[in-house]
Formats: sequence, structure tokens, C-alpha cells
Amino acid sequence: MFCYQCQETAGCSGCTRVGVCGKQPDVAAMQDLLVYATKGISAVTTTLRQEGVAIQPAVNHMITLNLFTTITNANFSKEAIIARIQETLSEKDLLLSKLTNKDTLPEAALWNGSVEEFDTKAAAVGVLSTENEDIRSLRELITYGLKGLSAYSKHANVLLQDNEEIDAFMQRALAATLDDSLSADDLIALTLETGKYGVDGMALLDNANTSTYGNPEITKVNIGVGTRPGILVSGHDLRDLEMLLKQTQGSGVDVYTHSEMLPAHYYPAFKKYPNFVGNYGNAWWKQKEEFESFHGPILMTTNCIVPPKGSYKDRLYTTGAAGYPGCKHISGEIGEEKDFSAIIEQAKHCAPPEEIERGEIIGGFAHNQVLALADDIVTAVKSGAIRKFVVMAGCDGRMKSRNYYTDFAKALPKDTVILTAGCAKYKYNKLNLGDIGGIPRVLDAGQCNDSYSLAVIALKLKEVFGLEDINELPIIYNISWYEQKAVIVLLALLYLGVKNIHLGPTLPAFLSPNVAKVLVDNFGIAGIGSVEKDLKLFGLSE
Ligand code: SF4
Ligand code: SF3
Repeated sequence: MFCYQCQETAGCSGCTRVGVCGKQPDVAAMQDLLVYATKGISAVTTTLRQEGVAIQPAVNHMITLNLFTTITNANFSKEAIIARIQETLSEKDLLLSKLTNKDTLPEAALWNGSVEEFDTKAAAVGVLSTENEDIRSLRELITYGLKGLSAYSKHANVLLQDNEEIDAFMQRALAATLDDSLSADDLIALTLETGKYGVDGMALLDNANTSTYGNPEITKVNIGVGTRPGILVSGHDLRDLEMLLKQTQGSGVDVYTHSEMLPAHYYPAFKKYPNFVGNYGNAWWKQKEEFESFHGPILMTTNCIVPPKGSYKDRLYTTGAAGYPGCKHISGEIGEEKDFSAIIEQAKHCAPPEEIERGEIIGGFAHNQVLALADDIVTAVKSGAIRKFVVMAGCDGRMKSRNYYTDFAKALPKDTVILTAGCAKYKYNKLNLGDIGGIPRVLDAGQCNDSYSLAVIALKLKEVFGLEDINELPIIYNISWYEQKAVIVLLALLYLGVKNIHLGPTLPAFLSPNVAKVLVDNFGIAGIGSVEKDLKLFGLSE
């Protein structure tokens, strides 16, 4: 196997024997083949569009879901991935029969094979099949950005929002990563275009979320526990949470959020459920301890799954793109009501969650809420009460080096405000960093996809302050990444013209020295150093 798509890749270069995430070589091979088949069908849909043939939403959804399935920590089930490959190959053959000109199609568009041939084929089509390291680096950078975009599209799709332009781009770009005639410069241009569609994808999801569930608002979230049995919901899918909340009414079972589901509490639509008790635990990587002490069933709606311990494996359920061998999967297509009765029944026989902390955390600072406070914020900036905003959005992870973010947050001068989104926030959202004239020093906009809110806020402040360039704002970017959704957020920020982003705890292994140089020279991308050095660099030493 060879995989280097996430920040925790072995030796900061590539997982070759087994994934640090727990992905086994046979699963990695099927993921490679699924990506290959998905690129193949995308080459067919792209050519069909050129011939004026419309592509059905079901095909777009299939491609989106395929990519999402291969995101880090989403799906460890070989069986589920093989089923997706087979479905994709048969749909591709149907589409091929509608095509007039097949001459320009790449090999991936024409290939088909039986399950017995999958292993051999997978070994020939992985990441290392592109020999030139710069072309490989750019192809993977684009592919990972598209994986992130697919996650955000899928969340919009389940709320019945589609954008054919985004789907068409995603497929055109996937097909382009198979095209040997494209130069490094062509692929750099495509990388930035991916960032443009990243912005569009996040805007689509933002609209889907807020038009369905209302605008997030300032909310205090309980981090303690109640006395009844509970179900813990993790991942990013708000529609799954909504269905579960509805189905648990009157059941005597409470519902808690975990990790990236925390921001659900900020939406008005979920506040009406009396059994929606609070948030349990921290970011994804602590789940082994926290899922054990939770005692009740856990529903993983997306990434990030840590291979479960036997002690709670029979309480772990997956749905949507998520999967784990031996864990029950709850099915349900877009537009269908999923049946969570098995989870609810199991919960009734479980002990209530064990208290691991108590108190409250505050969040809900998505763009609408922050813009409602714009006058106070502008006054605070003009008076000097707020010196700088520090965007610390992104992912959390296991590595000890990520304690940098806790130390950095603690060491920031008291006249700075952290803007955050994603599970990165768990490194500092319980530190009680205080407020500036009533404005909390940690403003949580929501999930990783809500990083879009941070861009909207920046653009609004640029307008209010009458600035020419987004980089003239008193905003510093010190972002942490782990998986591919952070890649699309990064590309989106680059597309918006944001410069000098610091990315840590390490730079992506998939950036070749030459590609990294392009990002450094053109966008001022940099890694992180020590807290002291970085504070100095940002002009924030006291
Ligand atoms: Fe390794 Fe990350 Fe790939 Fe898992 S997703 S195999 S940890 S690079
Ligand atoms: Fe976290 Fe997996 Fe990325 Fe959505 S849950 S930010 S790592």
C-alpha cells in the first residue's frame, strides 16, 4: 500500500505497511481502485456533457459519495468499498453506451473487471503509478481537495440541495488528473480552480444548513451528563442528527453530540428537542476512552472513526459514507427517512453516560451571528481593544506536537481573538480565555466546513474598513490540518487571495519540494515553529 493523504502519514512520508489510522493494505488497495473507477466514470460524464447529454443527479451523488468514502477515517469496510466499485463500473458501462466519441477517453474510463481482478488492478493504479513526483503531487493535491469538496457537497445533497456546476467541475477535475497531456502549470491552475469550487461548495452547504435549520446563534452547550441512557452522535451530518432526534422523542433516551457534531447545538432548529442534552467528550482521536465511558450506542455519521475497542464495538453504528467491518451500518438514500430504531432500542438497555467533565462551552459565531455583532467588533478594533484576530481553524489529531496549538492559544496576548472552526477547537475551547468587552476570545463558527463563515466575516470586515486587499486586515492564519476537508478549506482560502497562511503541525507529505516552493513563493505558505518564535513572527510578543 502507499497512502500519504493525511497529516499523520508514517514518517511524514507515506504509510506503506499499514495506515497510522488503522487502514489495512487490502482496504487501502480497494480505496485506490475506487478512486480510479470514480475518475474513470468522471471522464465519461465529462465527455457526455461535452456532447450535450445531461447527467442524472443520482450519478453525481454516486461520484460524490465514492470520494467521501475514501476520506481518512471514514470507511474501513472492504466489503462496502468493493460494492461501491462494482456499482460504479456498471453505471459507467451504461453511460459509455450513450457516448458517441470514445476515442479520447483514458484507460480508466474503459476498464472493467471482476472482483477477482480487483487486487491486481488496484496494485497498478495507486498514487505511485504517476512517476513524475511534481505531477503526482499536483494530481493528489487536487484529488484530496476534491475529496474534501465531496464531503461538503454530500452534506448539502442530503438536505436536497444540488449544484450541477460544482458536480460538473468535480468530475472534470477528476478526469483531468488522468490526463497525461496536462503540464504542471495546467495542474497548478486547476488547483486554484478547485479552490474556487471549494468556496462555492461551502456556500452551497452553508445555504443548505441555514435554510433548513436556521442561522447558528450564540449558545452555551452543556458538557456534563444527564441521568438517562444516551446515544452519542459523531461526524458532520446534521440531517442524520435531525432524524435521530425526531425518532428518540418520548423514548426515554437522550442524545449527545461528539467532536464535530458539537456545532449542531448552535442551530435554532435543534433547540426544540428536550432530550438534546449536550456535548460529550473531545475531538475524534480520544474516542477510545470516551466511547467506553459513554456506555450507550454511538452513531458515526462520517469521519473520523478510530478502529474500535472490543469493549464498545457492538455499540458502534455507522451510516452514510462511514463504515467499519463488524459494526452495524444504517442504510438510507438521499430523501429517505433512516430507521434508527435498533440504536434506540439498544440505548434503552445501556447505563447512562459516565461524567467526564462538567460545565459549559460557548459557540455559535457563524457569519450571521458575528455580523450581528459587527458594530461592537469594529469599535473594539478601532479603539485598539482588539489588536488581532487569529484564525486557528482546522483539524485536531493524535500527535503530541499539536499541543503547540494549546500553548499558542494560552500565550496569545489578551487583546487577540481566536476565530475557529473544525475539531481543532478542542485544543483550546475549554481554557476559559475570557472576553474583550463581552466578545469571547474564542469565537467558534462551527464545523470544518463552516470555515466558510470565517471567509465571509473577513470579506465583510474588509468592506467595513474600506480595504483594497483581504491581507490588510488584522487577521493572522495559523491553521492545523489532518484530513482532506482541511485541504479544500486551504485551497478555498488561497483562491480568495489569503496570503501567509501557517499550516501545521507539519506540511503535507504529498507536496513535492517543487510544488511546496510554488505555494511558498506565490502564497507565503509556511509551517509552524515554536510558540515563542511564531508569536514574534506574527508581531504578537508582549
Ligand atoms: Fe496513512 Fe493517513 Fe493514509 Fe491512513 S489516511 S493510511 S494514516 S496517510
Ligand atoms: Fe476533525 Fe476528523 Fe478534520 Fe471536520 S473530525 S475537522 S479531523
